[in-house]
Amino acid sequence: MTRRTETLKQGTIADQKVLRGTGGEIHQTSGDGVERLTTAQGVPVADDQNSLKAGTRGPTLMEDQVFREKIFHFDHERIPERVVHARGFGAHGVFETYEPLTDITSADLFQRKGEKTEVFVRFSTVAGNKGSADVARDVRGFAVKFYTKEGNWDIVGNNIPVFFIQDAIKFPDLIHAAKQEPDRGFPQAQTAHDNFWDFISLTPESMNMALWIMSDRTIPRSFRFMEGFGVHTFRLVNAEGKSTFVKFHWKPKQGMQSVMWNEALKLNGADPDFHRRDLWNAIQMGDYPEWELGMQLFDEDFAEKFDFDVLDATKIIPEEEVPVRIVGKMTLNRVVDNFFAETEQVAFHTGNLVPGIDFTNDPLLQGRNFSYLDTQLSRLGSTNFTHLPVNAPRCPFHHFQQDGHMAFHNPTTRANYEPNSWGPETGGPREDPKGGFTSHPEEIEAPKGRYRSETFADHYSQARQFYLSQTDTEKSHIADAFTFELSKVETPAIRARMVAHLLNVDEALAEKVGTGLRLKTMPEPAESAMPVKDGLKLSPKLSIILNGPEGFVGRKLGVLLTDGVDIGLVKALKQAAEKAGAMIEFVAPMVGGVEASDGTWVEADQKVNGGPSVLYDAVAILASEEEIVTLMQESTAKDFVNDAFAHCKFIAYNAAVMSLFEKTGLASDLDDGCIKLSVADDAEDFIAACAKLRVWDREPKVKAA
Ligand code: HDE
Repeated sequence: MTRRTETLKQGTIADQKVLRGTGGEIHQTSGDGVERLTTAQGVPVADDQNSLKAGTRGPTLMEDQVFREKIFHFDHERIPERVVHARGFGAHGVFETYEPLTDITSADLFQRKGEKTEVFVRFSTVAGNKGSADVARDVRGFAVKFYTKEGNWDIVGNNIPVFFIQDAIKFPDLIHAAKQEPDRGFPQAQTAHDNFWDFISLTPESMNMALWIMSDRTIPRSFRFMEGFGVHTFRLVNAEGKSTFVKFHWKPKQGMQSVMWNEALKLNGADPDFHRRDLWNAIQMGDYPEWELGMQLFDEDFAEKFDFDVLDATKIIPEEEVPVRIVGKMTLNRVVDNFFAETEQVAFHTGNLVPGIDFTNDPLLQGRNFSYLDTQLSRLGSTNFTHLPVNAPRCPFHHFQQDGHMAFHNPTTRANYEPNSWGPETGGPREDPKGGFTSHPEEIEAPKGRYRSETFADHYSQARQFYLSQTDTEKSHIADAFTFELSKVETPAIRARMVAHLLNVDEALAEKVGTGLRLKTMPEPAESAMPVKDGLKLSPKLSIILNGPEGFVGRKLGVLLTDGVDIGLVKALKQAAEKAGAMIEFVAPMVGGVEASDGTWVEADQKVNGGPSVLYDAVAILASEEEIVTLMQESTAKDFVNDAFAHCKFIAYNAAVMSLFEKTGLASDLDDGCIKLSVADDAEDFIAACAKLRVWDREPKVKAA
């Protein structure tokens, strides 16, 4: 048992009641190895249940310093949440370099094959407040801090490789428009409202991103199953000073996967913590998620010839044009010890670079370099946030910064400035002109002005390329998402303005959304600064479905059971799922479990009304002839089946379950994705089929066109 749990146990009211008022017993407990409760000043506390009063029913006394200190601290527990990316979840891990990259960068972490660098990762949603639901339709933050031997390097990325705007000066407008409307304070954690689409429809540069956010990328099934991107073009610089442009990619070894929109809506009710619970559980079970770090490397020549400006963060470089070179692997292998200390207090910053890595002039990146440091001051309250363990470098650090709120590292030598003439003993650190960070000496001579480069002017061609590169299923999800979001927009002119932009992306898409909204007349296409390029090559790497997992590994099977269930089938399913590297959970009418055919007790993980099928990647319903009526009476059991079918999941069942299917109306609709288990051997076939994750052919049959 850890020290922390001991303390918690000691802290229970029951224990305290036993202890109350008997000083001798406190010493006894302390002698048992349990720590004494103290104030923050270290003074032992005798009674933590009752404040100091004048008489048994009298007023509380102001002098009660124990009470005063406790409430004082409690009153100030909250710090401002992040203005964006407020809801996040962090984990620790390690990054391993596959091969030395000395020819392209002098960054220490890329110098040696097999080099291991500790990392901290924080995933987040953007728009929602800290207490919002995990599966909101939103971009996911994917921020990684590398604790390298030459200082901290942060890739503060997202799960989408492009962004809404080209210049940082528009960021406050974008975020104001996306978050709750200021007069009413809602809607929370969603972009389906007038202000957001008003802004987007007036900002043509956001069209590529608009397509990405209406794709299933914004409703990932798990943090573990999404890609990450550094978004901007950065520079790598080698020991000779040669610079190479780079775009960073994180590729999930688990394959990509998203949920369906109707599923997301239900998930947010069933488990608002769906993503964080998933990551926490996977790491705690030893199923460590892994991402490979990839780099798209290119030089000035490529940048000159490329159709788009590599400094424009609303554009990608398709992987088919510049392949992603895999250079290392990140494994998340440790959950946080304390959410506040680590996940809340971690401070990322695009300016956290190490020698060998540098910025480019991307105007969005340049703005971010100012913003992150600035925001930490109001959020963490002191310039000394780098003293917090999660932010502190893990390599030696020496500087002359001092004092300020909450300074933990204070100079102990005489010199707190340089140059100084004190010797090495007391003179403190010195610069390292050779090994220290130097900026790439890019030549710049230009007139000062508020410019937008003409090379940033094509707002539709890559949006079209993205859309056309999707599978038919994904295309229909994009059209549905636009239709859903714009249906929540109350102002018809905004809906029409958005459809006018879609006409420049793809006519069929615009028609579909226009019809879905029941526009009486289609608008004219939006004015475009440039003709839309039609000839961009398709990029299959942009599809989620085409880049899914190779098996059912890391996924979750939910099995709804009744008393009297055939134990052979239950065991076979468990064995097959575990063999495939998947997790399995049992759902039953009561959480205590069920008694199987042979008297074996099968413990349940969920009671049926708390374990809906949206929590699982595939489901099985195994029941006895006698007990199937229990499920037929229970509306949440019927929802379990209906939702699994509507969400195109693979469904296994045994013969007795047909009467439940008849009751729910599914009996005549069963398809290849509904697999009957008659004998134990069928379980392996079912799990093998689940590797496809969803029965997409079913989708047109479960929704109106
Ligand atoms: Fe951020 N962003 N951002 N952002 N961002 C913040 O920093 C900002 C942008 C991203 O888990 C803030 O510490 C500006 C792009 C992530 O702690 C703030 C601009 C990308 C996180 C800020 C952008 C990101 C943030 C809020 C436009 C993807 C969460 C709290 C120029 C490449 C990090 C904080 C975490 C957080 C500013 C655009 C990613 C205010 C001004 C593009 C993952 O500083």
